Amino acid sequence: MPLFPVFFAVFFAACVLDRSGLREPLDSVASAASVGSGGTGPSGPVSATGSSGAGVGGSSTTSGGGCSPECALADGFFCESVMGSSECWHRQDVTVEPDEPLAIEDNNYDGTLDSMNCLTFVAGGDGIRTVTAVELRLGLEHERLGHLVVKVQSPDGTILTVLNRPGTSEPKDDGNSKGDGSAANLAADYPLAFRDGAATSAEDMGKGLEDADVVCKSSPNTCEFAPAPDSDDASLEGFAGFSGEPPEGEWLVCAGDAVGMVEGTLASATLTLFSK
Ligand SMILES: [Ca+2]
Ligand SMILES: [Ca+2]
Ligand SMILES: [Ca+2]
Repeated sequence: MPLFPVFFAVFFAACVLDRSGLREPLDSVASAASVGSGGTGPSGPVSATGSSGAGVGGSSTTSGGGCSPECALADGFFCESVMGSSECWHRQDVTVEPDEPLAIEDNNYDGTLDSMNCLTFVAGGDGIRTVTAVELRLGLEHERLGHLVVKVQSPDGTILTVLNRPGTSEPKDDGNSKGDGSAANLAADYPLAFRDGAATSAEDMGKGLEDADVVCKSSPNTCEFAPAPDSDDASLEGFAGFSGEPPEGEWLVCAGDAVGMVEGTLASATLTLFSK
């Protein structure tokens, strides 16, 4: 089989995100590199969704359009071809996997990050490239999904509520709304992926599942969700709200619990940052 169609098949597989914008020459971004965290997670790129991974750091190469021949050879860079055009992108996967799962304090959530338990991610950058897309993968343990809230804060301080107590409405986002929400369970062995454009809203996570069912493991085995702030106060509706910000610096991924009696932990998280 000729190599040319193989490369394009890989690049089209990566085209699940909106990556429109101005091109820039690789020469201006060649100093960017993948940066690992201080965590103990697996080294190297990790696919956040299993469907959007590009051939970063691999042997693929292509050129034309916005890509130089070196694009896909440089660490963390890949060349994506769409409709005959090509652009050079950078991807970094920052994984944090604490030695002990992070306890999510029971019934402590009040809408602020201070009331949540957070993992810190240190991302790299070159001061030139800006974020175009973000994805998140979480390993959580909890026996009452409807108690949980998850937020991501960028180095600029912008906050996205990714998940807000599925199964119960939380318009004020202060942890005070009534109801337990979804009774479904979460297990770290069945990690959840979040990205803009996913078919299922995070608010519908656990929908139709019973008390003992595990999201992603139990039918319908949905593991990928679109962010759903489920709040009138939300400043961002999705990861696209981070677009244009610098990737470098400290990102926070925070989990909170709004109802008493059942508590959980955050075992691992991978933040995937696309920039160009
Ligand atoms: Ca909700
Ligand atoms: Ca349960
Ligand atoms: Ca709880």
